[in-house]
Amino acid sequence: MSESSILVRRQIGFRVITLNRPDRLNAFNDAMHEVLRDAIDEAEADEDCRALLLTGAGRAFCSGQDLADRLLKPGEKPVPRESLEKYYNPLVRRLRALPFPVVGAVNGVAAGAGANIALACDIVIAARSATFTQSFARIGLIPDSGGTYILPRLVGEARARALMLTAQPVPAERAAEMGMIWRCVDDEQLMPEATALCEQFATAPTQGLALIKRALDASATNTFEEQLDLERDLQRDAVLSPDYAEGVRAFMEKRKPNFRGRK
Ligand code: T3D
Repeated sequence: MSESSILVRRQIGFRVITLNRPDRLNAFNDAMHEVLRDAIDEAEADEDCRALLLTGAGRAFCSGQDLADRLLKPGEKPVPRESLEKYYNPLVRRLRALPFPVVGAVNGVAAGAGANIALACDIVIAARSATFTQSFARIGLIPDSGGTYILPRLVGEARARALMLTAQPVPAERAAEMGMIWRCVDDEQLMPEATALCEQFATAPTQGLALIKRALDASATNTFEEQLDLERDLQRDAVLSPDYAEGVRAFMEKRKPNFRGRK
């Protein structure tokens, strides 16, 4: 295991996690899953952490599972690896459920589970040179890491089906046009833009943002009536937060609010 298969940088109010196996286009092996899980645990445990920026080192964001770990020796029979149950599913569940925003800064190729992990981030910004590929069909797999749930909801059924069945790469600019991601920016603007967003979140009413994430995640499956009830319940929680009181006070006093965030 390489200790540096991810890099973690602590900034004021947020953390930057960089997937760091550039020679394999930041493909996941078990060790990388484990250090990433630990880094996310640490970020969540730190009340001062109010956003997470996820990106990749080198020319890729992430190329999904490291296929070198899946190469069978002559005569060797395939065995279920349970990698979804053990690693990929907990990771995407975690990204969605973290009590602060996760910004995916897609710096280059995002393929296989790497593409769907990017799409599981709350806000995705991509460099113009980046691509998103549902590459699974090229090797006889099905799209995973939440892709079959998230992608059709982002781009519609027709596009999701075609992208998954053909494994055609989608350039970042097209991904933004079709609503797959939030923005495509010039390559040199990627980290400044993603960082600025995290700096904004670092002084935001974090508990309120966490409730927004919960409401949006539930809306994918709730009926309208269920969603109205959920909004009522979550808004009750939001109204009780010290940040709402501060937000109203600051508005009335015509000053910048000083939100407590997760404390
Ligand atoms: O088994 C399970 O656990 C099930 C779970 C599966 C989850 C998944 O993610 S399945 C999908 C796995 N990923 C892929 O199928 C993508 C494989 N990679 C590619 O198709 C291409 O590399 C890319 C489209 C991502 C980029 O193409 P290109 O031409 O820009 O780069 P390249 O030359 O193919 O790759 C550069 C190097 O990275 C190369 O190594 P080399 O020749 O320089 O020594 C290549 O082998 C390596 N690499 C890229 N992706 C992977 C990888 N090595 C291992 N695993 C990879 N996923």
